[in-house]
Amino acid sequence: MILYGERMPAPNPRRVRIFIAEKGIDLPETRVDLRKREHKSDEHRARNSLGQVPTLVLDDGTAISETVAICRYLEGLHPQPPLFGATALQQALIDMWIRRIEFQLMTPVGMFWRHAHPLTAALLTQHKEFGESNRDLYARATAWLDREMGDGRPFIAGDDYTMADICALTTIDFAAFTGLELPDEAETLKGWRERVSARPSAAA
Ligand SMILES: N[C@@H](CCC(=O)N[C@@H](CS)C(=O)NCC(=O)O)C(=O)O
Repeated sequence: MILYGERMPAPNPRRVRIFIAEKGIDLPETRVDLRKREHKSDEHRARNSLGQVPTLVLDDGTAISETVAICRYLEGLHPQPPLFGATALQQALIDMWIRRIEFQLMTPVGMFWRHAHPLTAALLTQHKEFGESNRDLYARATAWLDREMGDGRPFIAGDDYTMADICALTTIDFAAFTGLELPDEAETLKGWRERVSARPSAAA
């Protein structure tokens, strides 16, 4: 199988790299250079019609896109350690948190990146005012997550490190790259970020 991805700061391929590192899976990444627009080439669109990374192509040619779908497939092949939960309850809570991180945090970060950041200005029509409005949405989302983590749980979805932590870390790190820092008051969330950033997988 071949994993198509891109280097930092692209957050979605990094989610897969961290997942693979946590699992100890040997699956090197084949680079699709976003700055050279290789993701919009016919060759890559044949793998992923949305022209995005990551995409995992299996030996029979089946192409799996969407980061969480790729990681779920790899979890099926390599169940240990479970990063999507072992029990029905854990699986539900992890899914809940993955969706919340993607919708509440990643959406404003993505909209800020697309509509307000100078590095994307040449690539699409920006709606600057809308883009800037996402600063406040991200600040409110991180304040909410900080309050949620205030119950003392060590990881996003509970007692164990899971895919939800991978989603949150890559989103928060990418947000910082775009200029959206965690608010000073988000002490609990900052403590969590330091802990998960200290794991060897975070270097992926
Ligand atoms: N929902 C997709 C998002 C993938 C995505 O947006 N990837 C970025 C790189 S981090 C990309 O390919 N951007 C180029 C584009 O959207 O045209 C996933 O979860 O994998």
